[in-house]
Amino acid sequence: MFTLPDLPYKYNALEPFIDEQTMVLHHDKHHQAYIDNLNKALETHPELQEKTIEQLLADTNSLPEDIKQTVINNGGGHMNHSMFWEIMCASSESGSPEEKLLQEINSTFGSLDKFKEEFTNKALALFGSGWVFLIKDSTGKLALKRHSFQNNPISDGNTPIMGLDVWEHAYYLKYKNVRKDYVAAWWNVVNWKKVSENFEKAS
Ligand code: MN3
Repeated sequence: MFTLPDLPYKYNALEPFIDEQTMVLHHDKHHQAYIDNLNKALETHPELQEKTIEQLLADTNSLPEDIKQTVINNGGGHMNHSMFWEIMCASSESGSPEEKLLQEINSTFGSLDKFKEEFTNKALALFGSGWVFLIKDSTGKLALKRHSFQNNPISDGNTPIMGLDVWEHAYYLKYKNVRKDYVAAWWNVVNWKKVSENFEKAS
């Protein structure tokens, strides 16, 4: 059985950039629903219940047909949101990328500012609901990937380093339809220490 991880900070910790009410709904309702639906799907396949979320999503072709899409959607929702909470923090603790990650960002994207600009443009150009990820591919290269719905990079053989939720439920209460303002605000609460750790772990 998968369970909802606690937020690593208070619901109001990301104010004023991400508001408390959005965090409560997003974590307690949306994330919980992905977990409930995932657990329900796995009830009919007890042999899969011992697997980690990474194992389930890394090889989606091996999932039983009757629950395959449910696991991709809701297991993806669980994995994506678990990472999302972790790679954010209070703006006062946001920090900056650690040396190795910064070097890799510079050599891949030109500079940290260029990286942020490219990431932001991908988030703004994503049609409908989905995520933008910084990933490390199987050859060790950094890249930006857009994924619709809750599809996770791990299913394509890539390792997610950081991801931004651009579903409307992530920002509509505070930012209404203005995704641009949400994305601009979000950069203030990126937990660069955690992102750097994810990069190191993927190395
Ligand atoms: Mn979400």
